[in-house]
Amino acid sequence: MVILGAGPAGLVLGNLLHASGVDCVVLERSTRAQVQARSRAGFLAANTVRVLERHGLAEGLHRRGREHATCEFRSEDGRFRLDYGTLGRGERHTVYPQHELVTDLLTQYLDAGGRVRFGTEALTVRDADGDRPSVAVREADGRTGSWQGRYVAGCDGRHGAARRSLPPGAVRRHHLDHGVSWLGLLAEAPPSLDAVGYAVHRRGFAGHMARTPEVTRYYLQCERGTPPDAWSEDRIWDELSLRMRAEEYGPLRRGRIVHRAVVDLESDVLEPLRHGTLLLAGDAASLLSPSAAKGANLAVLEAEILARALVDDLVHGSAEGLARYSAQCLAHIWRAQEFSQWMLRLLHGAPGPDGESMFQDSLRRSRLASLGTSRSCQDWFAEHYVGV
Ligand code: RFL
Repeated sequence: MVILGAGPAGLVLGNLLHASGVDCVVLERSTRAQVQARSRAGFLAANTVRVLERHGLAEGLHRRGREHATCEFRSEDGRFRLDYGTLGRGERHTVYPQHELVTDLLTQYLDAGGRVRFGTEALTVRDADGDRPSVAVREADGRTGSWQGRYVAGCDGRHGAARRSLPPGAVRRHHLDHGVSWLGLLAEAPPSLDAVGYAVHRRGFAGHMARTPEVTRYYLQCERGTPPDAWSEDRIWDELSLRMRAEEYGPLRRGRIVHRAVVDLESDVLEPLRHGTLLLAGDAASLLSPSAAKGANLAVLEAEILARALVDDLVHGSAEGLARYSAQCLAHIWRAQEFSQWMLRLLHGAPGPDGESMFQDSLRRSRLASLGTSRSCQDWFAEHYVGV
């Protein structure tokens, strides 16, 4: 079994397959240090934690992660808080940075005798319509080679070799560009509020998410095409303070910006998530806009479903799980996409002053007002916000 990519999807899959005695190798383009330093997600859903617990992979997040269950919305109409841990199904997030989760998964996999080939870039997947697919690779020193397996799991993200290797027409790609971009920032500064903060402002969205007691993630909506280093640190903090209405609700705790990247908000779904013996999971299967923090959570869930199906096939000789794999995951993916889209429309004002924009903007304010005042709307929100 060949797994492409050592992100959350590939490493959960590798751990589960290895524990069931399936011989597998993970091919990873980057070095181990790069994989362990890639900071991205931070909010793990209750179900993600349950999946990891089920397979003995949750020790680190229980030790160092922190439970979180409050978010705050700020807009021209005031602010309100939702203690979502007391709404809906009463579930909470665990805040645990993705690079720490990846480090835990990698350590456990390697300690158990699992194989990872770092610095090995998958170039293309061949013969996926047969029963001995292979992966052409290039090693860090430029040498080329190939790996063969009974199946190939494409867990190598949206720009990986798995997607590239799909023959035209084999899989449909449903794609939506939301036309919105965020400057994603990591600040060496303690969180400024004890909640996830979502600020809707006529200058654009601003977000605040705790990562650790020393590090906070912020987002600033920016013009499409803005280079990540276009804004000075002072301008970033001034703009965050303005949009988060710091004058009214309290100042932000400033610190050095240690990482910045511009994310163009796009979503896509590949359908089906399988072409012959090539199976897709995580961002390779579907890209979610970061508006609802679902991507890493779906990656873990899909990896568990795929591992179960592969073990059924390779160990017990039943292909039923693999036949169902795509439809089963797509049901989760489309629900997550729908909620991410709802969040996106909640958080972004309309771009211009024309009539349609004002109409959209009034809908957005009305949506926020419902969320602030209607208990059933809040229950619905809580269930989808923490769930996958
Ligand atoms: P990953 O994590 O991208 O891992 C893929 C791995 O494959 C390797 N690779 C290759 N290896 C060999 N050959 C090739 N040709 C290869 N091409 C790529 C890469 O080096 C990498 O190691 O995919 P995976 O496992 O599917 O996991 C997906 C998640 O990483 C992603 O969905 C989340 O980070 C999305 N996301 C969030 N998700 C959440 O659930 N909660 C959050 O709070 C959250 N915040 C975020 C996010 C994504 C963000 N960005 C960067 C878009 C915040 C941000 C800013």
